Amino acid sequence: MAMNLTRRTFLKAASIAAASVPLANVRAKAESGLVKAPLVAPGSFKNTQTVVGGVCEMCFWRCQLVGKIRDGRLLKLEGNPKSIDNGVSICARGNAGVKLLYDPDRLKYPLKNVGKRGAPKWQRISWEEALDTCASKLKAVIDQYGIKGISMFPHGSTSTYPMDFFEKTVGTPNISEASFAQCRGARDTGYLATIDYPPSEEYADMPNSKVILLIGSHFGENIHVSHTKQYLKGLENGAKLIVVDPRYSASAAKSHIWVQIRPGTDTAWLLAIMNYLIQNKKYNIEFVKEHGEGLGKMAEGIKQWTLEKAAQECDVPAAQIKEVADLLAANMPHVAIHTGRHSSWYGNDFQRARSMACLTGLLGAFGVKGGFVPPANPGGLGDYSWPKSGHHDKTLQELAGLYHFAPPGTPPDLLRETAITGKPYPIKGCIIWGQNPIQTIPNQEKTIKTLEQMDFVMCVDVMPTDITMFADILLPDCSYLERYDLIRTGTQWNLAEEHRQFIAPRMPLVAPGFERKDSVYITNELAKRMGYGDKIPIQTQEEGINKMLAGVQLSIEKIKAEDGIHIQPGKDPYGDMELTIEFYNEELEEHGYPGIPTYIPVEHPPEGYYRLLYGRSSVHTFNRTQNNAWLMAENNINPVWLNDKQAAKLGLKEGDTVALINQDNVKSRTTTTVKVTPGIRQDCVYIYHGFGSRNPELTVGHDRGIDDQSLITKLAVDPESGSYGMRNNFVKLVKVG
Ligand SMILES: Nc1nc2c(c(=O)[nH]1)N[C@H]1C(S)=C(S)[C@@H](COP(=O)(O)OP(=O)(O)OC[C@H]3O[C@@H](n4cnc5c(=O)[nH]c(N)nc54)[C@H](O)[C@@H]3O)O[C@H]1N2
Ligand SMILES: Nc1nc2c(c(=O)[nH]1)N[C@H]1C(S)=C(S)[C@@H](COP(=O)(O)OP(=O)(O)OC[C@H]3O[C@@H](n4cnc5c(=O)[nH]c(N)nc54)[C@H](O)[C@@H]3O)O[C@H]1N2
Ligand code: SF4
Ligand SMILES: [Mo]
Repeated sequence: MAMNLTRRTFLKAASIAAASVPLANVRAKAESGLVKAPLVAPGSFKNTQTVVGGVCEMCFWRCQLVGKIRDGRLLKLEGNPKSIDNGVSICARGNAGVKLLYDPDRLKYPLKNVGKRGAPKWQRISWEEALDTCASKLKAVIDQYGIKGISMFPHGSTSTYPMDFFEKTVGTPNISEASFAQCRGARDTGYLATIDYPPSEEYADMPNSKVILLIGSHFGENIHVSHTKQYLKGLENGAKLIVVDPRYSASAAKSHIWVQIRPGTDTAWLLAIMNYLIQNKKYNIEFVKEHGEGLGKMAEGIKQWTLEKAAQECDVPAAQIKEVADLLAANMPHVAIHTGRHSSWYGNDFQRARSMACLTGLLGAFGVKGGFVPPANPGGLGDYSWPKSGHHDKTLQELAGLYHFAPPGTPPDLLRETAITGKPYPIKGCIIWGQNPIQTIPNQEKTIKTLEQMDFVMCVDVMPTDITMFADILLPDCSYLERYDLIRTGTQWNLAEEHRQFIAPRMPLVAPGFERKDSVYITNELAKRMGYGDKIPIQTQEEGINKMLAGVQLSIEKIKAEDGIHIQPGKDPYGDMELTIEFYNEELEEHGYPGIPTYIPVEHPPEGYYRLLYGRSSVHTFNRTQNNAWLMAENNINPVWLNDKQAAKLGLKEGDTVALINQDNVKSRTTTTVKVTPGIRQDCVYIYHGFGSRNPELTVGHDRGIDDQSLITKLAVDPESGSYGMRNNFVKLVKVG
């Protein structure tokens, strides 16, 4: 994803609109919410005002938007025509931001839970009372247990400012972000240990590739607009597409070679390709001579990985592995080995990421057209931050002496383990800000136990979701359409075409509704009440943005006059990246890990069970879009993909209703339908992640489909990175009705 230049957020003072819609709604309304929206009649957007400066956050790619507004109400979102990133295009989710903004179920006022955690009864309270309560409860935890008694689960741009406060000024070490252990942790760690350069999916120069290799990435279902454009441009320009996926994904459907691999065995496949290239001297000998270290050791260590051995392990033809290797060799160095993003699959994922980095090195594909090319994004933005306090304890990861190759952080399972056992210290206060740990972290029972033992839980969200049910105090945030926020920077989506850069701060398209406040306001008010008032770095989000823009002689006013996006000349992104590719890494070995990329086999499903795989729906983002009426009208269930031969064996037909039961006898709370298809292997099933919400306040999304996370009770931890393998759970299908 495009890099934030900073992790700060900014504030727009809230204006308040009054109205009231009851929290609980009837099912009938939910059903009507699923009716497809009528097509907009031509001329419907006449007499609208176009407001610039919107930046989407229906997912984290942050496409640049304009809004069509009439009488203060947002009618439609479009891509900002000035954008050199997404252009006028936005995806279905981006479009449906209107429905999030005006969702009648949205949080409107501060709420106090007068029921139980997990079975809340909400009472509306004033901001004064809410902030006083949060501050005094957090202080009470600190007084009794010390700063280490506080924990935080943040995600997204809204959480950057409060995270900075709790991490630096308050000084708690227990901060668990959603996007590391459950997302890109293994990838980042694997590449860092190989090339000492942080990877990003953004670096695949696909428009200029001769071959694109996708390992698991499922473009067309996984959607980031400018990235999808790059991928399609590559195909249009004649790139050959190789897709490795046990399932006939949207990308597999466009591929020249589809490798229907046995789940969990990708590293063996990669090792066989590298072994073949080395043995047959088909790699980029010159590049490796200049940039490689330890090739001899790796070559020796992986020579067992013949095409035949990998074919057996991965359950694909040996001839196909050779075909792929030859295609890569014939087109090197203009080959994009896509890094992927969500890489926490099996607990052996660091090794897969490391193998991918090594293969990119063998082909000499760093810094060259069509390869791994970091775009030259603009620099020079100003900065500000919360000051550091004296409290800086080691993180739980450091204390445990685990995951040596991961950056310091707190994998959530260490946090849960510590909270539940009280060892090495109690954790009794919890702040959840833009994350849904119930659906995001495997083993829900453990997450619930963690929350139950807290003295105080506060949650800042936009919607009532599965996690908000566990809050004592629940605060309504401004949505991304109602606030100033992080600055999106980036480079022209088609690198080779033109070298241009852009700077686009998020600006509100409408004023905040009801009593919603943004994260700078909420954080500052907490800070004042907790005794840190003198440390506050900015009073409002605008102030913060202007401080950053001042670094590049810009301001909000100037950017508004430039239609919401500042564009400037960029730099040629190609050239020697001056990397060293460590095919053998001594440091890894010193810490007890394999020094060369190594395949670690995973457990196979027991008789009668299928491996549970999951991925993206093209019209949803995780769980956060589950109540969106437009998106649910497109896709309101996550049918379980089942191989046709297996369906026949089980006597299941397309459309049958089933529940899933996993290896630990956990049964899905809800049911879903069966999708019978030859497009999935016989040993696994597949569902979209994010469905099956348990919160009845979601009148559209409640109980739709199955929550994959509820069935992921077994956690495999990747030893080098500490990220979580979540595809090691097995399920049975049980016909219902
Ligand atoms: N529409 C939409 N787009 C999104 C998001 C969203 O929520 N919705 N989320 C965004 C985020 S944060 C992320 S991290 C990315 C995630 O998107 P990706 O990084 O593309 O996600 P993955 O989980 O790697 O990919 C899921 C695919 O992996 C396949 N798969 C399962 N097991 C294996 C295996 O053992 N080997 C191989 N080779 N493939 C396997 C599945 O069949 C599925 O097709 O998507 C981003 N884009
Ligand atoms: N089983 C399984 N687990 C997964 C994944 C998977 O594919 N399968 N994917 C993993 C990946 S790649 C990722 S990145 C994570 C994502 O994990 P999360 O970010 O936790 O996922 P979301 O469902 O988007 O939940 C975010 C929460 O933020 C709230 N929110 C949305 N917008 C705002 C806002 O503007 N302000 C505030 N305060 N709150 C807001 C939403 O209502 C929701 O409660 O999940 C990971 N976990
Ligand atoms: S890819 Fe779609 S949801 Fe994500 S930021 Fe862009 S328009 Fe929004
Ligand atoms: Mo992610």
